[in-house]
Amino acid sequence: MSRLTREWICDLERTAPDWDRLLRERTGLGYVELAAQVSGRSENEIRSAAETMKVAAVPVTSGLGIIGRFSASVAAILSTMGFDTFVTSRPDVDGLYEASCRGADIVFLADDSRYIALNLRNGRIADNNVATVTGYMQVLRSMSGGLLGRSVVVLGYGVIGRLFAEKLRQAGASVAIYERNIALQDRIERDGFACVYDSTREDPKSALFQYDIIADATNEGDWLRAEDFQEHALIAAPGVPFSFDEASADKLGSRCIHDLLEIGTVSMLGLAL
Ligand code: PYL
Repeated sequence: MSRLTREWICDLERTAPDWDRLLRERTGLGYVELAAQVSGRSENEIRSAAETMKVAAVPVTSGLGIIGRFSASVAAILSTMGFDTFVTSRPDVDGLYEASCRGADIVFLADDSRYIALNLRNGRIADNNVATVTGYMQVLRSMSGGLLGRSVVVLGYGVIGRLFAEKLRQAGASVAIYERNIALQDRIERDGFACVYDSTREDPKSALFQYDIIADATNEGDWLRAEDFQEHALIAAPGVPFSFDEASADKLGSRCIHDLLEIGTVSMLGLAL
């Protein structure tokens, strides 16, 4: 997924509780419910863990360095679930040491290649890519009433798109891929999926109108409009940056679920318990 920017996430600490409520209203799954569903645990087990476990977010300076408010945003999301959370004052290995000294049970940290949650008590580790797709699958199941036998199009065949397509296939959906990158189209065929991007069409996007369930894993940003889809189409959109402009997002309303960090982070927590 594209690297986040401070500008994109600067309000997340303030909006995390609101999004928890809105997710619950729109999909029946707030942060605790999502963590429970992806982990196969009860909501009470998640709430009990929140009462007893401490979570640390550790800033990481490698690569392109620290993203302003990233660790604070991760901590705010987990704090919304009721966990005792803190951001370490020091980054990197020193920060990991600080987290352990201060009694953290689970640490969250990310470099430019990977974002993980590591349970210091049982060694369980959760990867953001897997957790994000697992979380969005639950959201899509809840919104659609079930994916068995449904026809779904996955937009983009990168890391998230590939994970999403496989999980949808495992869930019994009929999966097609929309991917403009010619180099990926051979891999799509090898993986047993049909590619519905047709560059010979005047408007290749018109191929999307036939689907009523869409998983948007693209990272181009601002390239889709509400009118590209049927009136009742459901869209799960883990792709970063968001593919729709504000006007389209308003038109789609509760039919489209997208966030930059929340669903992936709460799903990581569930998978790291
Ligand atoms: C985990 C996010 C979700 C989307 N893109 C991923 C990303 O931006 N990864 C880079 C995260 C770098 C964090 C930085 C810090 O502030 O600790 N090392």
